[in-house]
Amino acid sequence: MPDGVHLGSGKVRELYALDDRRLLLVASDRISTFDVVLPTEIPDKGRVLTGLSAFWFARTRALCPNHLLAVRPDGRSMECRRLEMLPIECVVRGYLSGSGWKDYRANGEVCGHRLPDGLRESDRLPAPIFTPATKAPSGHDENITRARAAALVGAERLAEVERLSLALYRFAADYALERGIIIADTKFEFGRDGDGRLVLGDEALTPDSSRFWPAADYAPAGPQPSFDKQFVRDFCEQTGWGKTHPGPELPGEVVAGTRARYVEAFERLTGISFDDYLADPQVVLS
Ligand code: PZK
Repeated sequence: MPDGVHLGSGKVRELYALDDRRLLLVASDRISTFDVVLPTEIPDKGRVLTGLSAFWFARTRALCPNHLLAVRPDGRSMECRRLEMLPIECVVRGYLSGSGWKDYRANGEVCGHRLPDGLRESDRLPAPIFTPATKAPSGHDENITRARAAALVGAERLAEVERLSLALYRFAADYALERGIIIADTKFEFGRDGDGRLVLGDEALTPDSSRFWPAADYAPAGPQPSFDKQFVRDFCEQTGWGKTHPGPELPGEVVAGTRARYVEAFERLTGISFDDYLADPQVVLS
């Protein structure tokens, strides 16, 4: 039971206030698929996501300041600077998937980016694109135009978060590809500190905030397997579940296989053994 005043719950995370300047972000072992949180947890999933986020925060500090203050010894909670969050999600897409693919098929563009004709689902884009979204009350993110994003945060601040988001994505996607993982797209959330400076917040470059694909299996012209959740999705499809609450319990083999995939993503990207992280979570920071 973490200390602090509970501020809110995400689908799989909890947020607490430690004091007026610091928050505690706690990643649970809950897993969601098809937008439903399943009744079965994946042991250590929250630790993998916190460790990965902290790893990226440590390695991208020079590109962009971030809210990370400390990783707690439990490996799943991060102390963060309290920010004034911007009301947009900063999505970067390097590949055509999800709502980007849907929008492209419908009108040949994604958030005002005109794309070449003839692209197929999961194709790599000629260059990564910034496609801001808003958090809709449903929890479903909604792609917005640049004009709408500019109205929400100001044109100057929008240009700044676009530049930062693209720089962060390029750095991480290049790094991950060398380790066999395609980061097809990702979502950043920025806030402003007490001096009005932009700071990267939330979790960053995790499989929950991004699409991770195994590079070895990459085959465009259709959907790609998820690096982390494919066993869960395959199992859920095979049960005939209607994808509404409540979801099915996962069998032990699916839990074990999925945990192994999360740990594999952590180890491939960080080059650190997950056991070493559990023994001392600070290892991701150096
Ligand atoms: C903040 N959320 C999302 C909701 C969660 C996470 N550094 C920050 N300062 C102020 N606010 C936030 C952050 C961050 N990160 C993040 N909402 C507010 C959220 C519910 C549970 F774990």
